[in-house]
Amino acid sequence: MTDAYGSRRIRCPLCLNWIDWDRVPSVVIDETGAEQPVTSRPADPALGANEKYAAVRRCPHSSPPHYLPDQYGAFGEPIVVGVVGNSLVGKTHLLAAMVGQMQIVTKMDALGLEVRPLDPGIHLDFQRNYLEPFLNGRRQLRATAIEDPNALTYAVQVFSRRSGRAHALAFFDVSGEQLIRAQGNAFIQAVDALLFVVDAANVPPFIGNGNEVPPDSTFEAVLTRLERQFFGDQHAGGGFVPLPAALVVAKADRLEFDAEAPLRRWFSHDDDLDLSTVEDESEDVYAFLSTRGAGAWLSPVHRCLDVSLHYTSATNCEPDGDTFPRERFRQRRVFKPLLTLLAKKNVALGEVP
Ligand SMILES: Nc1nc2c(ncn2[C@@H]2O[C@H](COP(=O)(O)OP(=O)(O)OP(=O)(O)O)[C@@H](O)[C@H]2O)c(=O)[nH]1
Ligand SMILES: [Mg+2]
Ligand SMILES: [Zn+2]
Repeated sequence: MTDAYGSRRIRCPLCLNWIDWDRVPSVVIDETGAEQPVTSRPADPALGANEKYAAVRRCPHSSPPHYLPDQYGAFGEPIVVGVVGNSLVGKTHLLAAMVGQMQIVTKMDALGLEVRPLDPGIHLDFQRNYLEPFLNGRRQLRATAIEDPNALTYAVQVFSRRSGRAHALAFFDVSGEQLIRAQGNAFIQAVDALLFVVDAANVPPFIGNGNEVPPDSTFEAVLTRLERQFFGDQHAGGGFVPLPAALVVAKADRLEFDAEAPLRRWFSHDDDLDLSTVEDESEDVYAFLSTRGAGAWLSPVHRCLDVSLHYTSATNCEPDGDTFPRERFRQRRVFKPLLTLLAKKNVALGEVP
């Protein structure tokens, strides 16, 4: 959004206030935690690039102080993706697996995308604490701490040959416990796209034995908040939250020997970049969850405007102790849910098969 003076207005995803982005100075936080202004003259690109590398911007509505990447508002309205699901369903492993795919430049190039970190500090933290241990070390990641998010979980800059421009793409992944708290989840009201995650291992084992899963309380909390935002307090039903969403059955490796899960069709080959199968897969996943007593998890399909359904596995196997076995560890179909959302945001097309 641009105001009457041509300045970009960006919504802070941490406090929801609007920021005149071009009027907020870039600063560098020094070792003592103090803010140092970035002073370089634009005429000297070498000095400017050096200083700006570690720059951030403090939200002017900061209380308590919070910072956004210096480039967060540089490309217009960012795309904010919220990851939603109960504790331990596999949100964080899935996000790390997705980000890992985004680092494979040949794959991104096939999609007409160039992806690079949006902020060196956020990138380094995510690389050190999530990508390295999980994707290189094959180690299990710890459950996410239960606390208010005071920063983005991860963020990239995506240049799209389709849209002909760059986009900031930011992710929020908080713990399932945090998502149902009344306080500290302002980011939900700033999301542009949603990844709802359920755990394949929690699907009742047989068709028709009358077992029904309870609703996912994080889905209910997030959908209720969004319905209030889009339709007001008096919302009586009948409207759809106007955001693209993907509903993901994570840990689908656990269904591999489940004769009733139509998994072989989807796990027998790698078509992670091909969007032409999304409709078929969505129908399969919908039928699987509804016939197996997991119909309560389908609430996003009934309450959001545009939802695709997917099977994914971030690991392809169970851990042995704290590590995933080398022979089996790999990521399967993890990028397609995000690619579907990016296509709906007009950032990417799937690979032409
Ligand atoms: N078999 C299998 N296990 C997985 C997979 N992804 C995650 N897990 C396991 O599931 C557990 C929970 O994963 P997380 O990603 O931490 O779950 P979360 O949803 O982020 O949990 P919170 O942060 O507590 O909300 C861990 O023990 C992982 O090892 C998968 O694709 N397959
Ligand atoms: Mg987590
Ligand atoms: Zn703010």
